[in-house]
Amino acid sequence: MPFPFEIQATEGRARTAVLKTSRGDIRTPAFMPVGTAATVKAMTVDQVKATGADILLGNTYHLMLRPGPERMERLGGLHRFMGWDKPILTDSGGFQVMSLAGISKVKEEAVTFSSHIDGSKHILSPERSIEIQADRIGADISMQLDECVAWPAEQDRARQAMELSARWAARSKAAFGTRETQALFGIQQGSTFEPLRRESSDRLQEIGFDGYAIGGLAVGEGHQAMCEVLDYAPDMLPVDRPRYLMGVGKPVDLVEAVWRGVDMFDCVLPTRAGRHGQAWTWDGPINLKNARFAEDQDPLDATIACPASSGYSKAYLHHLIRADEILGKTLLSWHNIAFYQALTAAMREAIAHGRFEAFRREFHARHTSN
Ligand code: PRF
Repeated sequence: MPFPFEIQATEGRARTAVLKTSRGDIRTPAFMPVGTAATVKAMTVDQVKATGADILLGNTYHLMLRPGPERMERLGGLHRFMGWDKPILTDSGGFQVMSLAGISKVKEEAVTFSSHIDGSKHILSPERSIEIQADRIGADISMQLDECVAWPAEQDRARQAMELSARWAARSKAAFGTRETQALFGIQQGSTFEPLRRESSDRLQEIGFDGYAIGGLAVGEGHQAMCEVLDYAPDMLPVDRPRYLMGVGKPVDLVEAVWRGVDMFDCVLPTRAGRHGQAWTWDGPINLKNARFAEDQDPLDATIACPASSGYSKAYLHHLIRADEILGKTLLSWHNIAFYQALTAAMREAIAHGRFEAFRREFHARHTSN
């Protein structure tokens, strides 16, 4: 295995660990800010770094369309291009094709799609996805190409996508080979069907990956149904390798997933919500557009050591958002990323001291999630 995964403490199914990569340690539970188009939207890399993030997520789909994989390679890869020297994980592209591209077609060999930017035609195979992620972008962690079905799905349709994903897992692994300083994660699929998730996990483990993701969740099924899948899905994956829940989620989703054995997350929510004036706090989300903040002189959270969280009044943030000022989007994105990092840090701390059950209870008591 290229990256040791050192589990420091467990409490029930929850764990806190360190994934040791050649570009630095990833402390888990970890939240990865999303840097889709070679930027965490509205933030500088120094601001992202200051929140305590150990790793960023990048997207094959966006980067292959713009600036393009070969240009990215000529410019020294994504780390040098965007000025981020810590680890980067890239998503493989299939999920973004499904949610963003124009006409797309999934076949055994590859997915073909038209760009959402200019309509140009592109082909993404498991092999090409690995080449773009590992060789052109230079990702520290690459993801296999997979197919994620929309929710709700008939079991036959979910089986078909899970089986295709398993065959693509084998092709992704063959294309990746074994590398000293880069890792490859497989992706469990199977929608909300336990036997499909089981078969998916078994087939991935037969191939053997450096880490294992849970895909196909947070696609409309809701918090309750997602938790029901998480009651069994993480336990199907190896206990000694990182488990990554893709595209999740709200703070409550993170707490419940960590409770059930998940280690890593990514989501556009903190940055996207921030650009729309929403701030996440220990008491739940608030919208700074609301008139009740017009003369509120308190900061968002004086306990978070982030200028955006503790250095500006809610009245000022209210004004910036109301006036549609760029700085409002930057400060709320920055605060939200800092809050997610504070949340994962608090979970790591709680698990390390055997206090995670109490943490979870207190979190729910305080956090109103609407
Ligand atoms: N597969 C991939 N990326 C993803 C997902 C998936 O299923 C999801 C589902 N929430 C988000 N991002 N490759």
